[in-house]
Amino acid sequence: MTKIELPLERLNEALDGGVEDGSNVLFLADLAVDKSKFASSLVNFRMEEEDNVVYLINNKMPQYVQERIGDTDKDNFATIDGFSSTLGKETTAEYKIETDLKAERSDYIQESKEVAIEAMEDMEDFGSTFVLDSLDAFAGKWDELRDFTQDIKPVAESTNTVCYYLLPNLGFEDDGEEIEELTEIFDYVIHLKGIERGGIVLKFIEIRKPDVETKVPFDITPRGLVMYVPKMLVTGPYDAGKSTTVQNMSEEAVSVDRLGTTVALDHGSVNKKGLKAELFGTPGQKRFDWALDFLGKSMFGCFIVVDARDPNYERVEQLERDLTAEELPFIILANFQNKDDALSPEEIEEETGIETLGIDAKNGENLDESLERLMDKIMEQHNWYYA
Ligand SMILES: Nc1nc2c(ncn2[C@@H]2O[C@H](COP(=O)(O)OP(=O)(O)OP(=O)(O)O)[C@@H](O)[C@H]2O)c(=O)[nH]1
Ligand SMILES: [Mg+2]
Repeated sequence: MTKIELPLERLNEALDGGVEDGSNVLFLADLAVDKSKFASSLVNFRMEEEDNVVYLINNKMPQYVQERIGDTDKDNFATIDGFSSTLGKETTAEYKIETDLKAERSDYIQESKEVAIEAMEDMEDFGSTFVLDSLDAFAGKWDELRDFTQDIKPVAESTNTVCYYLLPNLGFEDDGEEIEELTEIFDYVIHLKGIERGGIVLKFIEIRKPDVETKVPFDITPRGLVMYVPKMLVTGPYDAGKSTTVQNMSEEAVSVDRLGTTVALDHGSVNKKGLKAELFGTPGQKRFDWALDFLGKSMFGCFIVVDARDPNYERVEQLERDLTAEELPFIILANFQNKDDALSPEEIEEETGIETLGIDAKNGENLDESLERLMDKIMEQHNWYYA
């Protein structure tokens, strides 16, 4: 079986290379996730991989989708307009569903299916992507959805098309009956979740089918997805290298220092190699502990940077207590690994009982790996997601 890649490396790893050719995939999207933006990003990615794309849109005018897709004039992209008939408008799409969405829903679904099959068969050069945004029109009619997907499937298989269906989470219970029904209908069920902490939303992917443990925090870019955690804290004892860590982990950073010590905050944004994050560094001096209190509530994870030549275990213990109280996942970064008298990360981990990675912040050693590791840790310890 050929595997088709999705636009996020970590997701493909979890799925052993991607989704199977000819399969159908459900993306179930929480309200915090803009599913149309997600679909456009997926389409752009698949078009870069030279796929033919058929995009059925039934919840807005096709222009809105066409604007987001790189090159819609190409003959490997076709839109099916399932919306403008309902408004009595002209269409810019290649295909159109004539039935009014407000009329008999079953007729509408039937015609959608016929037009989708026609469009898929029209795409010569096989190796295609079919997107249906959105399954709102099927809500509660899961039998009709089952028929729809089953009738489309043989066409998808014979034209090497993967069919992606997007459905907003209409208040389904996590293990409720409806999700179970949906899980039976589709080959893959991928849940795009959003949770909020201190007013900030973290989006992450949970794979429901097949049954794999992986969770990936993500953000949507026009060209694909990146691993993304909106806010991470960088804290630790005085002079441990926190500002240097923020600066060298990021592409863009600002530190407010006076005489070499931080007096306000460090801020940096990372966006590289499929990783994206916002970093906030605290001042190390004790008189700035208010900054930690204030910031902790809106963060999703934390680095404790220590000087591995003199880790200041007392301060680490105090931070451990505070971070645990905030239910914030954290790891220690044992800085100054370039110095001979630095303790190894293993030694510090042994002493503190906290997972520790070695870094050399000044020379940027091991910083990307640390970021990725904290992102994973955040996904492993997601107890506050459902609070
Ligand atoms: N050789 C070496 N020097 C480093 C490393 N990390 C930081 N430094 C230096 O150590 C000094 C302190 O680093 P900062 O990043 O300002 O430390 P900080 O934790 O932000 O300090 P405060 O904000 O005052 O608490 C700076 O002169 C850095 O250039 C490292 O890994 N190796
Ligand atoms: Mg600093």
